[in-house]
Amino acid sequence: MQHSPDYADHKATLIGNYVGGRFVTEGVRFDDVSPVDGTIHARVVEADRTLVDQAVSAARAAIDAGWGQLSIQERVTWLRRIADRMEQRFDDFVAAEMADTGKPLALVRSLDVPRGIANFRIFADLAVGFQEESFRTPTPDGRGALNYTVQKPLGVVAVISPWNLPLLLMTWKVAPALAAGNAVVVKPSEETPATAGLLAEICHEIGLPPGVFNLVNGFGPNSAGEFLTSHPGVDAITFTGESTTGSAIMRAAAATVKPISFELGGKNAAIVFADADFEAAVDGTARSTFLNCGQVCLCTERVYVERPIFERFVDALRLRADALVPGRPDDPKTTMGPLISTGHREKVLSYYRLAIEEGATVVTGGGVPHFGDDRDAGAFVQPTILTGLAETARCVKEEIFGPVCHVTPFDDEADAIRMANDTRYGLAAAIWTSDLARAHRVAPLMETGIAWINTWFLRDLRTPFGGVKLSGIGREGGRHSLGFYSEPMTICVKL
Ligand code: NAD
Ligand code: 6OD
Repeated sequence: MQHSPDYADHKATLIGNYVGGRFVTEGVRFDDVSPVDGTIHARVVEADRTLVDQAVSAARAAIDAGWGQLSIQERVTWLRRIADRMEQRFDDFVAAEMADTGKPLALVRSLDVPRGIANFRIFADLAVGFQEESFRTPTPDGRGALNYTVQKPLGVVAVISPWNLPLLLMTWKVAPALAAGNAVVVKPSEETPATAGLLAEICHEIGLPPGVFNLVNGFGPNSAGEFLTSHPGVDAITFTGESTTGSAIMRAAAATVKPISFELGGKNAAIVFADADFEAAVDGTARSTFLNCGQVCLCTERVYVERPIFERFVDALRLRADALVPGRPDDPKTTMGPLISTGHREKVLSYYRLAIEEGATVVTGGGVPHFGDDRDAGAFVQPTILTGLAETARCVKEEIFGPVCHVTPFDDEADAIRMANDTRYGLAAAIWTSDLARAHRVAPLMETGIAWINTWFLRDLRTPFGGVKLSGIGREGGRHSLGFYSEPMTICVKL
């Protein structure tokens, strides 16, 4: 049994950059602010253009020094060492993630850190079995030809990650990129640099060859993010974040035609049929709307409920929302943390206000909780349920990325499918029904990368993950990640 770390114990008062196996602490610094109470819990060193150049050169040098040529067994041994060391420093990761995000201890312990570790283990296992193909071809002389593919690393991979699941989403990219023989330059979100800093420490502690993992901190435009994504020495970009940021990165990458993998925003729908297991559907929808304060790209922001159960469903969902306890991450009673920042809270609150202007009924929430203590300087908002909006309302169309959903009644299956798909996004959908024939009929009609039936945020990590429309380009997960981070080359031998 590990002890519960106090997030206030997070000791990283200075988060540096890590380039070519060296920690760099010189440079302009910015604040790492706790969304719980607005206090500064660390200072972060911003990487300037020169340091980003050095990071890209260090990554290239690491590949040339032999990282890309290591046998797959040798590379996955490094991945397993990283996972082992993360397990030893589990509490440090928990404390760092809580300090940056304010999310509840139970969530960090059960989701963020275990998945961060699992990402290294699963890609270590899968990389060993990542098959190269071979084909025999007949030739007129009867001797034939043998064609085979070899998988080669892409080279220097830029990893740009968001703040909502900082460790989980960063390692989801770093692990397969390294397994495939690439070197990485990681730019974590400016809001959540702490766990990336710890991962750099771990790479250093275990003696990972210098330059294989590099960390540059900073912002997006005109800062480390843009310097990296427009860098001619970067061979590929993997990015998770907002769709508009994806467009900007695509423009930056266009000049050198870099391969990109994008996991972007969502405006995900749940469809609840009257025949669903009512309690399971309400619990599942509450979880999919409010988990991580609604800051998961897969979160449900639009709920379509069959008319006979609409009012009962909205009432039950309201009870779930009202039962959530906002608070400090290390308080065992807390079930909902703050949003990531007061800046993001302003965006979410602007949608709460807009919803009223657009004619919504606010079933519950719509404002901020008042604590009467230092948490009032944090970024908390009330979980919010809306009804009564037109399907064309901006609050129904645009990603809010907070603990909020709009619930709409529907009369028939076709109606529900049409409304669920009437969005520019296409990441995830959840279908709640006890009619399995209907479930299997409706699921493939969802214009999304994943559809859940009677569950949410559950999947085997070998499955493809990603979105359609504005929600992304490409798939990550299992062999799909290894495929992105490798370049297959065909060799044909005349026999
Ligand atoms: P964001 O796009 O603001 O930032 C993500 C990262 O991109 C940060 O590291 C940021 O510094 C960097 N960045 C910003 N502008 C850049 C630029 N011009 N060039 C290079 N880098 C730049 O996203 P966020 O606010 O951190 O995360 C929330 C968003 O991410 C939501 O839209 C959410 O839906 C999306 N998201 C999607 C997935 C998915 O798997 N599809 C997962 C998590 C989050
Ligand atoms: O579970 C995952 O692998 C994954 N990429 C989740 C994304 C969540 C978005 O916030």
